[in-house]
Amino acid sequence: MARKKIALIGGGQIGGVLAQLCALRELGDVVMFDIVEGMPQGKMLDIAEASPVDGFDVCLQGTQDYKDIAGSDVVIVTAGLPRKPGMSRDDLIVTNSKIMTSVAEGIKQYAPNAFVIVISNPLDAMVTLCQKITGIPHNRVVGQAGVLDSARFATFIAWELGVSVKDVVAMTLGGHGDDMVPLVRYASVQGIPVMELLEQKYGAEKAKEVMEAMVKRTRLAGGEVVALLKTGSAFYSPASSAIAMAESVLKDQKRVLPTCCYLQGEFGVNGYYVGVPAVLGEKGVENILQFKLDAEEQAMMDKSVAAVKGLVDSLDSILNG
Ligand code: TXD
Repeated sequence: MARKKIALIGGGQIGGVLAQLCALRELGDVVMFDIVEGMPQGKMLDIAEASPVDGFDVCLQGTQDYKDIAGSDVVIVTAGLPRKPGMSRDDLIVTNSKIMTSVAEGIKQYAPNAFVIVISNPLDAMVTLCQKITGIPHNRVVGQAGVLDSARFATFIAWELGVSVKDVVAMTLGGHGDDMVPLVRYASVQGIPVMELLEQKYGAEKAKEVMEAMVKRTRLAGGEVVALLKTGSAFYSPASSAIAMAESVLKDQKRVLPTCCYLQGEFGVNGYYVGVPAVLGEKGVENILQFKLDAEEQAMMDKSVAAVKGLVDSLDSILNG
């Protein structure tokens, strides 16, 4: 049986970690494409030379030629500029739209049957553009943001309550911007509501404040890392998050992961990519799990979706202007 094949478009900070994680987990053979001569070749050689130490058997190739991504089962796109301190994700749209256009044309030509995970920012706009240009069905082109945003929320909850991150379930919905929607009501430790545990610890009033602070930190978590790094944005956690999505598809795990999916009426959204819980399996997005939002959550979702729409609707003028 042939090995699975994963193409990484963009071999920068996130691309490098993606390649190493694919190799360590033996998810399949990996091709890394980047426009910088020699860089993807160098990174893949470096990782390959770790294989006797770590004990993985996969082929790793760096390339400047889209032909080499042919036959990929999964394509993960990180090509594009990252943020610098003081920049919002939306500030990247002009440059990254141009980059995404060329990337999507490469995917369309050589890997039209792949499942595509877009990571490049501004995420919700880049995944929309990638799907439009590749013409790959919507259930096979998604964006990664929610797994990371949710993981950040879960990390802060685990630290606050002094419990293992493994026992925290927490999810964010909506766009990958500062208006994302961390779902407080459904955050739990092994099913026990986080709010109840915080109330026991602090009393009702202070518990609300502590949760509000964690929600705020989650929303601004990307910027917190950017401010510390100064030269780029988070890369370990975005890579881990995309790998969870890729693995679910490659191994048909049917995991329920918050995924930037194309909505056709779900959660009251029509015709836009927005973060929602999705079942990811060999067919791509196999189902979107819907549930009722309360009035406050719906209002936050509406605000987040409005921000996504504003950005996506500006794409045409950016590309033509
Ligand atoms: O969760 C998320 N979705 C994100 C997204 C979390 C953090 C960062 N996120 C975004 O991912 C970030 O704002 C950027 O837009 C992307 C990639 O971040 P990374 O940190 O990996 O950026 P790098 O290190 O600058 O790498 C980008 C690479 C770099 O090697 C360029 O040479 C390459 O992209 N690049 C291209 N590759 C292919 N084709 C073209 N045209 C191209 N242009 C640049």
